Amino acid sequence: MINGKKVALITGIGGQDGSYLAELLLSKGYLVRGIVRRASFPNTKRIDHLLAKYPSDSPDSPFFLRYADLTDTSSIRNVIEEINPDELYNLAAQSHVGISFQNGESTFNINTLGPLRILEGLRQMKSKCKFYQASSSEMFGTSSPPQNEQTPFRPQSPYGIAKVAAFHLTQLYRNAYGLFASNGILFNHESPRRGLNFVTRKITRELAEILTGQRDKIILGNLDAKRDWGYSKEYVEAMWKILQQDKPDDFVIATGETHTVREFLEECFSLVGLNKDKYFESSDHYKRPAEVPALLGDPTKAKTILGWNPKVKFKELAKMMMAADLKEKFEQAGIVPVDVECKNSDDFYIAKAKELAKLL
Ligand code: NAP
Ligand code: G4F
Repeated sequence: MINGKKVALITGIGGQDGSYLAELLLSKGYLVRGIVRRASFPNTKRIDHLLAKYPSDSPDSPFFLRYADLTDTSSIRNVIEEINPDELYNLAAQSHVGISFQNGESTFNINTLGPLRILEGLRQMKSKCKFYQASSSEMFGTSSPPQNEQTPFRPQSPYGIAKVAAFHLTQLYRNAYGLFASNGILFNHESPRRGLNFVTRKITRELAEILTGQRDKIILGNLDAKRDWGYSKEYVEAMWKILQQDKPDDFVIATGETHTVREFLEECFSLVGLNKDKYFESSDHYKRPAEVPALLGDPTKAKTILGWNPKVKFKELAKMMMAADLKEKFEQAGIVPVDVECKNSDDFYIAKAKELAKLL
């Protein structure tokens, strides 16, 4: 605590979830600190507005960043010692399942040894800091839906296996050493800030590019996989609630609805009034050596204990993401004026897309 304010440290603060979590905690009066790793090109786009708003990194500043890397034990230790957080949210990861088949070793280094380095640091420092681990529905793998906290883990990727190990390490440090260490088992969650190579964002962005004449086709892999897709901004609220409990525990966070990748593709094409068959191709290039066929979360425990209820479901999510990418691409192409204050509604960009679709 500093001047009566809780201090939160977020790893992966520059990512989709990290950026929304930072905004949420700042709105609650926390002092928020984040770690970013060195990059050859800026990796803070999602939090640049916070860096501009809070330029100081004095000890009582609401927001600042430090360089550290989850593969570098001393960098992590130094930051935890300097910041002395009340709550630590470990969101940093190599988060792409498909790429984990090519980068297995570094995925394990970041996604398994990373949390181990943090947990061991907290233990050795005798810290009372509460620890949140970003666990994943990918851990359930081929276990039949619906999946809840009792469902066995049958992971199907280096990413999933690394996350299972980190899940168990989090439980081990809780049970063996009494750390307040909790897992959020989050099902897929998306937003306009989603990374460009996850399937939802790839579809919305590339469809916007088709409408602006920058692309002919969207090329995808397996369309039959089913996912339980929610909204990242709502999911970070669940992360915070998990650390506000009296005791550490593990929670499934999901919408309780599932849809195929094909349905997401069709929903986006239907929103802008285009026939998908002319603009879409399937390629083995994007298929994985092993696949998680169907994810559908049962969030009953989170609803009952945390009082967490997701509001944004499949159609609203697709529309929000589609509109955000249309706005960006239309503004870049000079099709609409730049709307800095975001006064135009999602319907404005969808209507413009339908006009352009008629000309294709
Ligand atoms: P994301 O957008 O890919 O963000 C991951 C962040 O981790 C990025 O800021 C990345 O930095 C950082 N990072 C990667 N390697 C690092 C390292 N060695 N040291 C320090 N930072 C590093 O992922 P997200 O969607 O926000 O997901 C957040 C967490 O939740 C991840 O752990 C993910 O595995 C997990 N999760 C996500 C979902 C989902 O559907 N989104 C579901 C379940 C679990 P760079 O920008 O420099 O790469
Ligand atoms: O969007 P995806 O890459 O997400 P995936 O693999 O489900 O992983 C995401 O959710 C996990 C939670 O379950 C997180 F832990 C993880 O960090 C990440 O956020 O792929 C979704 C589905 C897969 O079945 C994939 O095979 O879409 C299929 N897909 C089909 N074509 C594609 C593509 N995925 C990607 N990324 N790109 C394609 O072209």
